[in-house]
Amino acid sequence: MGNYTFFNDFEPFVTKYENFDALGFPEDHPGRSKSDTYYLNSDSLLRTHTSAHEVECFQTSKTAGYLISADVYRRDEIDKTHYPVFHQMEGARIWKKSDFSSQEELINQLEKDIESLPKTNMIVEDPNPPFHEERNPKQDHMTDRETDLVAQHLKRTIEILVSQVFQTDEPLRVRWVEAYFPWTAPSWEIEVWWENEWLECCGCGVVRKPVLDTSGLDDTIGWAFGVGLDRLAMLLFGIPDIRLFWTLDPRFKSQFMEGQISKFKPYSKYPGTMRDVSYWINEDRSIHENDLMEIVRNTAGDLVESVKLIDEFVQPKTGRKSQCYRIHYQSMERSLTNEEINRYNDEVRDTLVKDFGLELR
Ligand code: FA5
Ligand code: MG
Repeated sequence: MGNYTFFNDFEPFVTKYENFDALGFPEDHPGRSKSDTYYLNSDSLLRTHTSAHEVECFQTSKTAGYLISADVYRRDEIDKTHYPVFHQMEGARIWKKSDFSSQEELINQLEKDIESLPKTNMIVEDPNPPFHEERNPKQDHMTDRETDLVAQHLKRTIEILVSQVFQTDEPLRVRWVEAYFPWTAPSWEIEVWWENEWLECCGCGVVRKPVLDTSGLDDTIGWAFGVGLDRLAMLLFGIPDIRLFWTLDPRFKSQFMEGQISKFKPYSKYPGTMRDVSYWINEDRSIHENDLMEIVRNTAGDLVESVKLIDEFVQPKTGRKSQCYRIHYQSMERSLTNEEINRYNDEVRDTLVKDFGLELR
């Protein structure tokens, strides 16, 4: 499948420039905010995606393709499929136009590269055109044919990746949907039909010219993708809760052997319990949902299975709004006592008052 350089040991601290600016994130993109991203100071942060290393890899890779795998960090909701630390693998592949004596030769090479990819027996739904003027525009510096061929090479490559992960008796069903990323155009996501649901696995697209220019690849065309490894592993091994990857319980780790794929056999779960937290929010006293998630995480860590908004109402007379969140406490490794949970929950409530000035109900 061509020649790819592996980059597996980048430090997780990157600059705002690397994570966002170099990739053309608009100033008001929600991903930039303090409620979504762990900032160390105004200029550096914990990378939110492996794309933070895209420019560096384009600049230093000696091969036409590269792969990066790394831990990434996001302030996000707390539930079975979200964790503040997860893993991504990024891949990219370029073709340098000046390597070819004519446009025709470049096209021939792209066709040959697509032809030489291994075939899969998946059922692929791809209802949209390769690009669409409004919904998913192509870039001006590429011809229609170049865009179509680079897209085909990208899609076939990801299909191979997915088919190697999910080895099923029946042919696997996948579908391509249009997407948006600031540094690719056109862009897509692949979804896999798994246990009666379409699951988003990977975002990708044709790399935008400004990113290539910044990387010193001004006469180049190519693609990039980024896949969530923890979610893939959950599907593959039937792991029901993303926190299990972090448990020290030997009943988890002993089930898996390198190089073998086996279904997770659930062992008895320690009992859990829940507590509700309700408060009033005013115009001057409000809180972002991710801030609440962070307070809960800092207080009780992995002892929390999920945090969900269960009620919200506005008092008709005063116009004040009230929110109620339900916190499910459950440990992967031991039984929790009521006193312990009460202590955690009181600490969450105290922090809401102390740090956000909220009035509890
Ligand atoms: C990205 O992060 C882009 N960097 C992908 C990309 C790369 C696009 C190169 C184009 C070119 P997104 O935010 O959708 O995209 O995340 C990619 C995958 O990470 C998702 O499909 C999902 O599988 C996984 N993911 C996202 N948030 C979480 C989370 N909190 N916990 C676990 N997995 C997550
Ligand atoms: Mg997404």
